[in-house]
Amino acid sequence: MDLNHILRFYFITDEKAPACPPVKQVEIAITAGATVIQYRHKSFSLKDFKEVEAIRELCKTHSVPLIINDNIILAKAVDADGVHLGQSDEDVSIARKIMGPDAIIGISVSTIEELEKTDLSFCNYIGAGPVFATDTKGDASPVIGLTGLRKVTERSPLPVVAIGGIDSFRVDECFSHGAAGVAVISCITRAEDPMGRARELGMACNCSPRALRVGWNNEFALIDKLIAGVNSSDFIPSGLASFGLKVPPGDDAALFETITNLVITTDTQKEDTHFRRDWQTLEEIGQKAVEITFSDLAASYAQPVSLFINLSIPSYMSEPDIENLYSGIGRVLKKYQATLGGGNVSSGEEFSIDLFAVGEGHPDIFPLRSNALPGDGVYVTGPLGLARAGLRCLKKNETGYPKLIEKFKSPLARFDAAKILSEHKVACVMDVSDGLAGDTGHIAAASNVSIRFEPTSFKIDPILAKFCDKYSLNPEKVMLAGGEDYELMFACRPEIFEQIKKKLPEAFQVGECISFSGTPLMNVPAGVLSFQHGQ
Ligand code: TZP
Ligand code: MG
Repeated sequence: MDLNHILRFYFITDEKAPACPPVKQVEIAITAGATVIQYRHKSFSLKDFKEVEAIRELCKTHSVPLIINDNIILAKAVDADGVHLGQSDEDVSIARKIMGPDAIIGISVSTIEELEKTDLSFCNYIGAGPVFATDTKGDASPVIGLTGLRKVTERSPLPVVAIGGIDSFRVDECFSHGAAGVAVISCITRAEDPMGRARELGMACNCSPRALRVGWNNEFALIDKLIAGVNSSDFIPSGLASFGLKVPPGDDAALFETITNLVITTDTQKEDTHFRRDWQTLEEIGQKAVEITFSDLAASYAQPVSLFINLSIPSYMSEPDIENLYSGIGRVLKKYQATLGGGNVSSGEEFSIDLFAVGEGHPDIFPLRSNALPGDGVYVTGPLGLARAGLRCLKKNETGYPKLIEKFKSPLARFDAAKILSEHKVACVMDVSDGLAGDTGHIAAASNVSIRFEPTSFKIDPILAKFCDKYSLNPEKVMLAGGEDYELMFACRPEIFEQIKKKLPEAFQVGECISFSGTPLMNVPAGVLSFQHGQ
């Protein structure tokens, strides 16, 4: 272990940087060439554990040692490379006992007296400071200046890291006063341009910048593991071949059994636009992504056969995060007895999931949006507006309507309803993903009809009604504007609907088709906008 090299550009995380969270800080420092990272979080609690884990992963991936400030147990729990302790923290001998002989143990020292009273036999390096004035540590000892630094470096048998008020302009003088390295916080974390300042520091320390790699950089092994997990006999008891895949994933492409009426659809889900990780677990996000992609198959009377996934993953996500996402995906595939055909995992700035679903179409009917005729009624298979209201609950922290939240978080593709519609040869179907008002517009345009809404015939879900009452909303408007319910909307003759309704009692009429009158949608209540994801 070459400590003189390791200590050269020593970056310490800052829990109080307003614009730059610790994981991002570490990404920046590593990119700029930092040789060691210290996780310093004075108000650490277990809710921050994921943060340390992400930092641990980043450090491992880039072979940069990770040192934990103060907290020996945390250091042990995340398998850190070392700990840094102050004069009033736990004894360094305890740190050595817990962390083992190979750990890097550092101790803060301000004066020669402190240096002399410390049992250095348990330590690997000294942190000396504050060399210059700093606001970052409220309870810092008095400034020791470059002279004080020189005193410590001359007397210390261990390498010394200078700390306190250092920026790229002060690096040289710290080195020329005997320091093996410089430790910095605010000159990076609180800078207007943290990356720019970090790069200057890297250059001043003579450390080479790095290209950032994501933590799960063994991409191929990860994909194999994910695919194996989802396609395991646990999920698909009778083997892949019986589910359409002749050659399982692992080769350059998937080979399918012949699929009659091959149906393909695709969808994208992006963090903060379509989902939020503080609202949904990764399993839930995975489940929803598959359900809504399969919803397009349901609306096409197709049965799911296989799914392909391209994931773009930012570095704050860990391998277990991705596994949780895949476990949600796998659960839905199992339910529909579909396989995971293949996919990619790549690093990206944002978390997004691109899905491609392959299905087997109905032997006789492929429903089209253009098949609505004047005189047809326009119907939906179940309640609308719930997901929209659920989203509102999540935004407002309203917990009194779990059914609404559930509908937003866990919509289901309506294959059951599609089967009934296909049995009645309904030829015009689509799923309601963008809001009733928007989606009826698609049918009207494709079929060259006008659709006249009948808000009085809308069946209002009783919980939605209560919610609307509480927040003074018009439930019909919420139903017209609300997206993401993933019910099926269809057009057919009213007498056919009477038959369907016996098997789908939740279905109801939303409007009727008339010859095109110049406006595609009629009788739309004022102020109805279709649902926009992320609003
Ligand atoms: N110990 C002595 S000074 C200091 C610590 C943790 C703070 C260093 O932060 P900055 O922002 O680099 O001056
Ligand atoms: Mg301390």
